[in-house]
Amino acid sequence: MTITITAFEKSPDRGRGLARDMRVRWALEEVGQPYEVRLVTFKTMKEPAHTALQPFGQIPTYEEGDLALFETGAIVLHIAECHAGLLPRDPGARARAIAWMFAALNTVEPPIVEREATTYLERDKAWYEERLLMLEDRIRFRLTQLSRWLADAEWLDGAFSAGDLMMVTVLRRLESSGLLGEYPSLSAYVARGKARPAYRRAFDAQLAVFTSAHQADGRNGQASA
Ligand code: GTB
Repeated sequence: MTITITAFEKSPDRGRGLARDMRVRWALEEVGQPYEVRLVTFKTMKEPAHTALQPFGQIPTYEEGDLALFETGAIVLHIAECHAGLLPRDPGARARAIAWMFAALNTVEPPIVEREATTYLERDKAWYEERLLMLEDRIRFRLTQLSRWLADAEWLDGAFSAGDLMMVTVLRRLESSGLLGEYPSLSAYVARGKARPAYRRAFDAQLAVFTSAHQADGRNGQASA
């Protein structure tokens, strides 16, 4: 059955693979499932045809036969449960890998997203610098805990899993902040994720979308993995 996902026609991340379709692309590449991509604009993603699939008018979505899903956590979990390669077979290890997916989305990502939102939306406020420092300390708190857990292990719990896929994509959002660089073991962990052939294929696919959209506009984009 054909799998179709949605992604930005022109991603505001300028091809850096930070938009959340990257998680879904990477998961599909890890399990060897081909997929098609329907590109949406900021306008069309708020229209009924898209909000019927994603009530919040966001990307990505996932369609496979009669099944339509939204939320990257649910999509990646579905992919990981349907195909071998992203979750261990042992029930305990499988449950722990899923716990790491939730940890990435519910515990590590929220202060990172808050910080990003602050840098976009609150720069002109008198309390901007103070709030930024507070959010960065919150992020450091989580990164310190995470790096203690990881210690010198390659992945979060044994073999690479959907938990690592989610955590690496979440941590990538810090790359331009300098915060990740304060944690060499986490930087190396992210680099290991990005070195996986499936990650490279997913990254190149989203970059191709950005490049062709901007070539069509007569502009040049720049991005690095
Ligand atoms: N919880 C949902 C999920 O996990 O699927 C969140 C989905 C989401 O935030 N989608 C964003 C979106 O559609 C794109 S990924 N935004 C449009 C809107 O809400 O109107 C978030 C994102 C956007 C841009 C960058 N960037 O430029 O670097 C990075 C991440």
